[in-house]
Amino acid sequence: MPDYTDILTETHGRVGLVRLNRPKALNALRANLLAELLDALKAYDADDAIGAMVITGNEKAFSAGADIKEMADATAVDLMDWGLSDGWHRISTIRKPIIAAVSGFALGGGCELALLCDLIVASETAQFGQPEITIGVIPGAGGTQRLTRILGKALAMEMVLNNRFLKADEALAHGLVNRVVPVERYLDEALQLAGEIAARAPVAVRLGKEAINSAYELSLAEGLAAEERAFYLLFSTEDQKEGMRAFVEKCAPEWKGR
Ligand code: DAK
Repeated sequence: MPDYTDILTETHGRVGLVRLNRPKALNALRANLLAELLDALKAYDADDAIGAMVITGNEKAFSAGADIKEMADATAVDLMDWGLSDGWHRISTIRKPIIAAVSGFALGGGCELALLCDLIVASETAQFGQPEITIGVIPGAGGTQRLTRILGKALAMEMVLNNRFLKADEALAHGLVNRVVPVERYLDEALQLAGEIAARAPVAVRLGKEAINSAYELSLAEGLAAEERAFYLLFSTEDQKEGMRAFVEKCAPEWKGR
């Protein structure tokens, strides 16, 4: 990995970890940070030695959102020229699973970044919010759409129109996060979960992620057809033969990722 300025990267077995690293600005997502994050995720996605990724911040903040100081004086045309949405969209095209390990603030674009991930492990201090209304705007990286699909209209309206924060236990109750653990353990828990997924049949993991995410885009009939094709496709992999052979022979499978 290159020397980044706004993120830190490390690998834990088959898991690639990205730490957002602007602690003095509560990990505000300036353009450079987003570019580095995307670069690191793409590198891990292309690396056969990596099976899953974790994105985290620090105990106080996963991220307090887009960098308000950077965008305060921008015009609408500036925002379009910067290609903001393109970078965000490209994070959603990463094929391997991404787990957000969230402690403290996950606000605005920080909340939306967590929502772009496939699973969320939260610490007991995690808070999710879309405070853009307090600075005269609305979410711009998917918050109005993804929160509404996950939480429903009532709660999404409160969050977006009235700066309602969701604490970790509420986020768990509403299905926004996978699990809530004490703050000392949230990163280890996320790394363990990522490690378990990274040890599974890689092509099946990739197609499983793709099929679930397509449920947000497709009709039920189209989604079922996509799932069926992915299921059939897996019968062209060595790992399907290996997995079923190992089950029948009562031994552990050895995945090849092909
Ligand atoms: N941007 C820049 N700096 C930030 C920041 C942010 N979002 N959040 C915090 N900081 C900075 C503070 O300015 C302060 O810096 P100094 O003054 O020390 O230089 C430092 O971090 C510590 O913050 P505080 O002193 O405020 O810390 P507190 O513990 O008192 O308060 C807080 C924590 C999280 C409640 C507060 O910092 C806060 O309200 N922050 C702003 C939260 C917010 O409004 N977030 C939404 C930003 S808008 C799009 C993609 C993305 C987006 C939009 C479009 N496209 C693809 C089109 C995203 C938009 C957003 O996220």
